[in-house]
Amino acid sequence: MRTQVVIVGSGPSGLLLGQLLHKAGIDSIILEQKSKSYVLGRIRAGVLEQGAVGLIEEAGAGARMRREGLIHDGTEIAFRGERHRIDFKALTGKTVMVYGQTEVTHDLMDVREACGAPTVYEALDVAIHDVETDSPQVTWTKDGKPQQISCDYVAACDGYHGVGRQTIPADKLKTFERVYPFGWLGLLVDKPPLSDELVYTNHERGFALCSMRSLTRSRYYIQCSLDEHVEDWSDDRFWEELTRRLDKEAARRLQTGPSIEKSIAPLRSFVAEPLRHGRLFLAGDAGHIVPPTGAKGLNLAASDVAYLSRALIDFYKSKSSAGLDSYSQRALARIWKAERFSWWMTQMLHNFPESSGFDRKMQAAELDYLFASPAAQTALAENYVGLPY
Ligand code: FAS
Ligand code: PHB
Repeated sequence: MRTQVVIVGSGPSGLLLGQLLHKAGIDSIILEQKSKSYVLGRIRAGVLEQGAVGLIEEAGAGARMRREGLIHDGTEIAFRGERHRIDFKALTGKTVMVYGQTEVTHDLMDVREACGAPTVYEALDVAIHDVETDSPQVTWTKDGKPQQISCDYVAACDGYHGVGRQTIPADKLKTFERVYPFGWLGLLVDKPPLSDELVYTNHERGFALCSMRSLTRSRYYIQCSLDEHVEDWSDDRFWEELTRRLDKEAARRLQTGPSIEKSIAPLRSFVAEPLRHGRLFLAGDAGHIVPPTGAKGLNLAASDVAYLSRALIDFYKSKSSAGLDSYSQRALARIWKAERFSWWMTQMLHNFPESSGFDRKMQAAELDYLFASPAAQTALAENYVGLPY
């Protein structure tokens, strides 16, 4: 078998890349280790930058998002029992779209199936070979039978634990990482959100986030220690802890109910450089991870895919490899700015177990300065709505 681009991973990165290439007449195959239902069962991101919204529409998968997504003009940050609004629209002229990653993935899967582009689910033991030649090979097993395909390029959209980054020789790759001393315990519930916009809370008991997926489905997070186990958190225990961290008005408006999903996610900052080795490219979580505090993970995957898809289209349309040669540098320039913002939001809003009295004073000063300074609010807003591609 042969194709032009092999994409490893059927998450948002792989699906979005596949659709943008398909619309340009470029053939690809997506190899996904899990089942379709498993991929759709993961609850992850909830906020889309306008850049990501535009790409999803360019991929032909924006109809339901436009119907069901919620446009948010701002967000609130609560500290010492008071809430302060950051007005994205007034400060930047931009807004964000609240529409779950699960729905984005579903919509992209639907359009890929509708156009007949191939995705192999439960493709096991994917291995990438000969990326330093002009004809890479990718092998996998499906239903116990070995498979092989040759291609021009391989896009590793296979997330943090994927095979793509591991294919790059260790001496060619530099990684940068910070692991945070806490995680996020997330809960999904079919109850209306307690506020029209997201509420990020810095509380002495720990960070909390009140988010949503629609006007009838809410998503809540509380910071938890790394030795917590989700099975130790009954719904009642979660609601009680969340309520203790919220300001009075939020606590009053909170509508609790049975969880439909509960999970703990670790927080880390991670970047691999470069994002290319020969004819292998890394995109999305395969190349970088951000703590979700800045709602950047999925949105960085989108900008990587914007750069990589345009580079591949340029190559196939005009035989120019300029975009491919500059992909890693261009993507990393935006990635590092989003890494900084996500790290800054995490530092400002979480309770660090080892923090000194001075650290906590710095955190309070950061928040007080933010609440009092339109310049500081503009800086937060322009990063949250998304820096230019
Ligand atoms: P993904 O990890 O989504 O997709 C990679 C795909 O590749 C997966 O389907 C995987 O099964 C497949 N794969 C992996 N190895 C493979 C192999 N060897 N062979 C074949 N297939 C393979 N971002 C936010 O903005 N807000 C959040 O709240 C948020 N919460 C998150 C919670 C968790 C637990 C995690 C892990 C991430 C979270 N993120 C969040 C970030 C997340 O949304 C990612 O940025 C987004 O999923 C990136 O998409 P992909 O790059 O497609 O990677
Ligand atoms: C979410 O709704 O899952 C979400 C929203 C904003 C974040 C992180 C997660 O910063």
